[in-house]
Amino acid sequence: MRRTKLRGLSFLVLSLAQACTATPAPADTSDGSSPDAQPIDVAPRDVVQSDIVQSDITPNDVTQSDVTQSDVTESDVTESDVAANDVAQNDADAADTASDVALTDVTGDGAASDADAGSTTDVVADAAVERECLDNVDNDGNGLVDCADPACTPQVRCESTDWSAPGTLNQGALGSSSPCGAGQTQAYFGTIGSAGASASCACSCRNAVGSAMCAVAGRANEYNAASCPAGVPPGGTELPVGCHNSTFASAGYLFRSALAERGTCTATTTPTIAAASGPTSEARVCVTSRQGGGCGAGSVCRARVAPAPRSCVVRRGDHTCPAEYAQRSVFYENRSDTRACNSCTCAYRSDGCTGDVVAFSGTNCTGTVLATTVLSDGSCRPGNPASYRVSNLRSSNPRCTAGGTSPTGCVRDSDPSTICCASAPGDRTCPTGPGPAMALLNGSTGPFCIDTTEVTNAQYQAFLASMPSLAGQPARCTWNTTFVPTTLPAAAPNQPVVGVDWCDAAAYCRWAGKTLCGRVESPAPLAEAEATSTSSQWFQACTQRNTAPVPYGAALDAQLCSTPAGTLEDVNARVCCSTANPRLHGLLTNAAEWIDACSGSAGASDTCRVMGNVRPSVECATNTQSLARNTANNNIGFRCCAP
Ligand SMILES: [Ca+2]
Ligand SMILES: [Ca+2]
Ligand SMILES: [Ca+2]
Ligand SMILES: [Ca+2]
Repeated sequence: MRRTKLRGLSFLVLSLAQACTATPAPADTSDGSSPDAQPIDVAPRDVVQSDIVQSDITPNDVTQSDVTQSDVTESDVTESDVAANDVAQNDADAADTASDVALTDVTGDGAASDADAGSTTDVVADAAVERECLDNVDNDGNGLVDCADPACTPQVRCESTDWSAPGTLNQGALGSSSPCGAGQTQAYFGTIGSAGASASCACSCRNAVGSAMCAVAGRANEYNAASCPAGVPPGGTELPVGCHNSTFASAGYLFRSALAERGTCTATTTPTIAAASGPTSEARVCVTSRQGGGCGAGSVCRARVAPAPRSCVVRRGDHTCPAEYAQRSVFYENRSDTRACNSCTCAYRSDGCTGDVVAFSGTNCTGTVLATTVLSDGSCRPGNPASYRVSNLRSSNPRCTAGGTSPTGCVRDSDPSTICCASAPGDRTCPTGPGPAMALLNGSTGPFCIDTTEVTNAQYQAFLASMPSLAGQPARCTWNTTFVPTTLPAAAPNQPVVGVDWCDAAAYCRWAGKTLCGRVESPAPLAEAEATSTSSQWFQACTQRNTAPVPYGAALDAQLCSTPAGTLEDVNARVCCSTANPRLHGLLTNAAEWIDACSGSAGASDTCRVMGNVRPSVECATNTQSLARNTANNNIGFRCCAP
C-alpha cells in the first residue's frame, strides 16, 4: 500500500516539480519554517505552485485526504506525464495499484509515456526488485541488468545467439508465405528448389596457323652419315622450305617425312547454358520474443519458454537440431550455378606429309642436280651434296579432330540455414539419434525417413566405442563375430565407412534407432528383386520419388556423380550429385550401399543388394550388385532409413 500511495504522490510532486523547474522558486514559505516541522494544510488558495519545491514535500506531508480533485488543475498534468491506467478519474492515487506496478505498465525508465520517468522519489520506492527482465535496464539500481540479476533468473536465461528465439515457421510455395505480423520480427527468410539443366557442350577446332586448316610448316632433315643407316636415325638438321647449304663437309643424306608435320589445332568449347529455374518453395520464421541484457558475448537474455508445438528456431548453416526441436528442415538464401563445360581435346591428324628435295653439287642450289627425291619416301641418298632445295611441302588430308568436352557443375541452392521445429501431436518425425541427419520424404507409396548421407567413419566409430553386443543380432546374422570393419579408416572421419558386411550395417542402424533401408510401406524386408521397385526406400530417394532416373536432375549426366575409381570422398563432397530438395548426398557416388533386399534369411550365404556401385555413374536402377551377406570390401558402406 505504501508503494501505491507513493506512486500516486509522485505524479503530483512531479507536476509541481516540473513547474518549479521552469520558474526557480523563491525561498520557502512566508514564516520561514520548514513544511516538515510544521505540516501545512494544502488548499489551492494557500499554496501557489511556486511556493513548493520537490524537497519540501515528503510522503508524510500529504495524505490522500489533503488532496482533492480540485487541487490539481488540468494544467498541472500533461498527457505525457501519466500513463492511461495510472490514475483513476477522481483520484490521484487510489486506483493506481496493480496496473501501475505491472511489468506491462512500465516500458523502462526514460520512456516518455512512463509515469516513472525522471522521478527519483518514485524509482527508489517501486523498483525494489528488477521488475522488468527484458528491457536491458537495471531497474533496481543494483548494478545487475536483466539476466544478470538473480531476481530475474526464474523468468529469463542467457541463450546462445547461434539459434534464433523461438518463433513461427511459415512456409509454402514461392511467394505464398505471409509477412511477419505486427510486433514480430523476421528472423529468417529462405528458399529451396533451384534447378537447371546441365550445359550443352560443343567443341570446335581451328587451325592456329593462318586461315588454312592445319597448314604444314614442314621440314626435311639432313644427316651426317656416310652410308644409309638402318631405319631413321635420330637428330639431324632441320631444313625448312627454301635453299640450304649443307651443314656437313662430307656426308650422305636422308630425308624422313614424319617429322615434317607441323599442323596445330586450337580447341574452342562453346557451352550453351539454359536459364536456371526456381527456387520453388520458401520459408519464413517470425519471432516475437524480446531480448534483454546482462549476458556475455555471443548470448542474449531471453524468456524461459518450453517449446510450444510447431514453434521453431533457426540457425545459419547446416546443423543438427536441438533435441526439443526435432523437426528439421534446411532452406537457403542464395543459389549457385556452377555449370560449365570441360575443355575440348583437339588433335591434329593427317595422312602424311610430302615434299620435294633436290640436291645440288654447289652451294646455294647451284651446280649439278645430284638427286631428286620426294620427301615422304624416306629414301636414303648417299653422296655429298653442297646444298638442297626443299619445296612443295604439303600434308595429305590434314584435319583437326575435336572431342572430349562434357558438362560439369549444377544449379543448387546455397548458403543453408537449419530450421528446427517442436513437434505437435500427430506430426511425423525422424529419429534424431546417432548418425547422419535424416530427411523426411513423402514417398510415392508413403512417407519415410532416410539418412542424408552415408554413415561416416566417425559415426561408425561411435558405434564401436559403445561396445555393441554381438548377442543381439537376428538369426540370419549369428555368423557375424565382429562389427569391426575389414578396412580400417585412415584419418578420414567424414568419409563413408566401408569394409562392413550386411550384418554390421544392420546392427549400426538398429543401434541408432533406425533400420537398414528397406521397404517403404512396412518394416518387412524387400525381396532382392524389389530393390529397384517403388517399394524400396533407397530407390525412391535416388529417383526423386520415382520422378527421374537419377537423383540430381532429369536425366543421366555421367560427370556429376563420378567418384574417381578407388577413391572415397567426404560424404557431402559432391553437391552436384545430390538431390535438390531435400538434399540427399552420395546415392550414386562414393561408397556403394547395402540395403535390406536379400534372397532369403538363411545366413551368411544369402545374397543381398548393393546399390549405387558404379563408376562412372549410371542410373539408380542399373548396375546394382548382388553379394553374399557376409561380403565386406573397401567400397561398400551403407546409410539407414526409418519408418
Ligand atoms: Ca531490467
Ligand atoms: Ca538490477
Ligand atoms: Ca562383421
Ligand atoms: Ca553411395
